[in-house]
Amino acid sequence: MSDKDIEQKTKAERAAEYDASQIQVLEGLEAVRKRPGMYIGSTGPQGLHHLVWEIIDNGIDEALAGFATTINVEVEEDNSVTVTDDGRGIPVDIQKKTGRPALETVYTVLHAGGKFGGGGYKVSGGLHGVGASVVNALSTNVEVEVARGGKRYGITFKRGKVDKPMYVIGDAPESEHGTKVHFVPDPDIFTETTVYDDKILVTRIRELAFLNKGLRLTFTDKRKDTAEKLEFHYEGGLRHYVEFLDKGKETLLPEPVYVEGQQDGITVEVSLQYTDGFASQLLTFANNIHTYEGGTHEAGFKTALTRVINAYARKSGALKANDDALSGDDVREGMTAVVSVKHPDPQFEGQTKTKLGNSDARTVTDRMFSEHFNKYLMEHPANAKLIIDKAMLASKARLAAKRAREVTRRKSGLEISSLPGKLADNSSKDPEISELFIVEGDSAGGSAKSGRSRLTQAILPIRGKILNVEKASMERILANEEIRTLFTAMGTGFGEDFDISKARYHKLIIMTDADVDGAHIRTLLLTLIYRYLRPVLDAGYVYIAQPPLYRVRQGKMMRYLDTDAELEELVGQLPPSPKPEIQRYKGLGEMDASQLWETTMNPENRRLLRVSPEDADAANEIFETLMGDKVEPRRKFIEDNAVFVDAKNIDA
Ligand code: 0RA
Repeated sequence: MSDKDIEQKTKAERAAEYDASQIQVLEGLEAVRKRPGMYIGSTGPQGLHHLVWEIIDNGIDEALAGFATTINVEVEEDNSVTVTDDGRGIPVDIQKKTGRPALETVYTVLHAGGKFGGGGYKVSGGLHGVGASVVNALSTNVEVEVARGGKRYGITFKRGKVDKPMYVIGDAPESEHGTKVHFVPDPDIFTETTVYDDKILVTRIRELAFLNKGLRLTFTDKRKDTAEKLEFHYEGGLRHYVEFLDKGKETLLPEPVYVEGQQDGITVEVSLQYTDGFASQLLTFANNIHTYEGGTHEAGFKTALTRVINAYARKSGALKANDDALSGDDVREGMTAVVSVKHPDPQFEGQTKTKLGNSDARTVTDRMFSEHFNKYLMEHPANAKLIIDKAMLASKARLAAKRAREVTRRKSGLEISSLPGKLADNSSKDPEISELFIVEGDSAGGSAKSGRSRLTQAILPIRGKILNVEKASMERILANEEIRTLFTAMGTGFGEDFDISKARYHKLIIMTDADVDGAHIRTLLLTLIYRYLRPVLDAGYVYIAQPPLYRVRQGKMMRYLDTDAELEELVGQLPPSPKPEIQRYKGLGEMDASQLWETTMNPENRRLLRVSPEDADAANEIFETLMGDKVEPRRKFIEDNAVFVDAKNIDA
């Protein structure tokens, strides 16, 4: 229909059209009043506040279009609300379709929002301009004032219907332009409450100020005696949002990273910072709507963050060729980030319609963020290092925790199948009488296995020097097969999950050779126990077996001896003939099964040393000396102090 057609119509024809469209309009708004939940979610407090959001959104659209700079929100004493913007002012000219002023149409036609007049908004939040008419339908009174083209216009509505059609209030300065809306929520609709919550209003208004940088938002609560005007205005936008979220926390980077880009009409803004904490806080928005359920923009950001950090970590050499990539959780540990996209046609999905569905939002967010963030890392190598180091640490901790969980998982003594293969377990399930022998070397392990009391004694052979836990990180410790096996056998778990009551043995007996290497292995084991099995030590479960150094036989007489001095003394006392047979054991492996049993394992003969916690405490300093970086003093010390803890000989 052209303008000419309209002009050629008779007055009667136009009146008939007007009536018809008015009937449609009223039917539309009647539908809103009948089923308000369909339009504003609920008629509870949330729905009540939704009215304010809708009206503010209209002002924000005008700001996003580049015209409004300020939006003022006032709660009146009667819980009605006034929202003012300094945009172009809602058009007042006659709409072709309805034959009514645009100002009236906006408030009375359900789908007449932002899309009339040709130059539609690029981006619109909220209900796509349906808002004004919905608010009108659910209010007892709405008054709108528009300043535009040197004039001031007014219009009033009652329960969605025109009360006072648009009129000219008077002249206004040419420079003045904007829209002022005052609405009174209908208590017949909002039966639960019509009282506004200033905290909810302030929170959202502040959020909108963060999300729309440069925009000035004010809030005045006239219900308060001291009604002050709160002002929210952030030139830094999301940067300030991240700072706000991190308030009171220790942050890593000198200031938040800020990234902004645009492609295919989609604007992407991201700001992020790292704190010294572990939790990550990621807020995402699409067209100013908090996308609690995430969606494509969030996915695009996460993928890009992980990819860019990994690429940088590889390039910088922080991640070696064989290292696993940093996971998403790793690169987000301690992160505070806000992602905000503005899309010309956002598709909201999910349970609560807070999940962005547009696939181009994923592509553009990924692209924009990765390009800018990569550049940021290149240009700020010191900050890049802080980020990479943090993620690497997170990765290590995560791996360690994972291993700890795995170690912890097998527990009850009945789960024989999950016990380490190297363990020859005892048959009794009573920890009180159960003993675990940690035996140096496979051959001694073999002897111990065949010589033991199967009911009470379990054998765990360990090969060579175990990892020095004093110098190793937690993750390396838990990666160590030997150590993992020991923890699994003990059944107590690891770290936070440690539970002494789950100990499968009440004696943990270290059985190493009576030589320097044996002493070293024992030291390493005791260090491990001191650091990571401390409660076992405190409970008095830790012992040192004492294999003899010599065996002396003469006729029916047989003695096992520990030292050269003892040997000298004994030999001096023995008759010269028959010639005493002296055997020196170089290691446990030289004893056969029955000898090992006789000398070192049989509770009747053996001489166990119990390692007390006090000994351990005192020895700790020695441990540290021993486990330091210099090899020579350590070696000398071990030689001088083969059994260096002042342990009690408990079995003797
Ligand atoms: C000019 C044209 C259009 C809307 C507005 C101004 C406008 C609307 C509102 C709502 C609240 N405040 C406002 N200020 C200005 C129509 C937009 C279009 O369809 O292109």
